[in-house]
Amino acid sequence: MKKQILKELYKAKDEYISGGRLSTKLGVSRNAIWKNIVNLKKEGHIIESARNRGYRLLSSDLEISQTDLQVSIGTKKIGKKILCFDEIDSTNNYAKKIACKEEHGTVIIAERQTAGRGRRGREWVSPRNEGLWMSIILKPAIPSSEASKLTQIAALSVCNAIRELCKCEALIKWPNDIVINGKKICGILTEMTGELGEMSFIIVGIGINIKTREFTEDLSAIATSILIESKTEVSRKELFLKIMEKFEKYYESFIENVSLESIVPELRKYSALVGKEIIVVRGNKEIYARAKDITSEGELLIETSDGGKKVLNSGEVSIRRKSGYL
Ligand code: BT5
Repeated sequence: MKKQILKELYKAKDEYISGGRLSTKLGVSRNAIWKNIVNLKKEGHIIESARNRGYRLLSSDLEISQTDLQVSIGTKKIGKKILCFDEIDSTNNYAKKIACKEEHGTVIIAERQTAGRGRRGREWVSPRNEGLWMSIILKPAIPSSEASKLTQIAALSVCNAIRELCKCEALIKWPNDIVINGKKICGILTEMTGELGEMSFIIVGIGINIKTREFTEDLSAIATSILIESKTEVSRKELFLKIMEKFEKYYESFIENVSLESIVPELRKYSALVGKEIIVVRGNKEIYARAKDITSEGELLIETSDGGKKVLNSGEVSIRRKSGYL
C-alpha cells in the first residue's frame, strides 16, 4: 500500500491529492492512507500535508531522489526500501548500524561519503555526485563461509549493468574490482556479522565512479570512471536500477540452488585475470602465479611457478599484475 500511495503522489507531481481521493482510488480507509503517509515520511520521503487540500510530494534537493528510485524500482526485495543521504561517513557503516531492525534488501545510498572504506581499512574516495556509493543489507540463511560469494554476485551485476547501459568492456578483477581498459571503475566491500558459523546479516558495499573527470595524483594511474571511458553520462538512476535488477536475479538463483553455478560461466567470460600472469599479495607475502580459472565456487584457481595449483577463496588477498595494477 505504501508504494501505491507513493506512486499516486509521484504521478500528481506538484499537485495536492486529498486523503479522500486516495482512499477511493486505492480502496482503503482515509485512516489507512494517513498511517501509511506517516510511515513514508519516517522513511525520509518529503510529503507535505495541508489541511483541506491533502498531500503533496515535495521533491528532495538530492540529485538521486529516494522517492524517484523507490517508485521506479521493479525488484521484489532488493532495493524495495531505499534510504538516500546527502552526506554520510560510509554507507557500509550506516548499514551495519541499522541492519538489525531493517528488512532484508534495504539499500543505503549517499551522494558523498566522508570516510568511504575499502578492504582492510583502506580509503575509498567518494566525491559528491560523481558516483554511486551504496550498501545492500542482506539476511540470507547461509553459513558465513559462503559470504564472499555475494561479492561475486555483486561484481557480475555491476559488470553486466555497465556493459548493457554504457557499452563499455567492463571486466571483473577477482575478487572485488570492476575494471575498464585496465583501470578500476568499481570496488566492492562485503562485510558480515555473526557468530559460530551463523551470520545475522551481510552488507555488500558497492562504489562506482560514474561522472568523475579527474582523479587525485595517486589514484589517476589506477582509477577511471564511466564518463572517462564511455564519453557519455550514464544516468545514475538507470545504472542503479539495472544493478538492482541483476543482483536480485543472481542472488535468488544462488539462494535457491545454494550455488553460483548459473553465473560461473559469465564470471569466467568477464574475468580480467584468467590466463594472465599475476602476483598474489597476502600480507607482506607475494606469490608469482598464472590465473587459470574461476571455479564453480567462484574462487580463483592459480598455478604457481613450480607448477603447483592453488585455489584462492578469500577476499583477503590482493592481486597485481607484474606491470602494476592490471
Ligand atoms: C575496495 O577496496 O575496492 C572496496 C571499495 C568499496 C567502496 C564502497 S562505496 C559504498 C560502501 N561504503 C563504503 O565505505 N565502502 C563501500 P580495496 O580492494 O581495498 O581497494 C581500495 C583501494 O582502491 C584504495 O587503496 C585505492 O588505491 C583505490 N581507490 C580508492 N578510491 C577509489 C576510487 N574512487 N576509484 C578507484 N579506486 C579507488
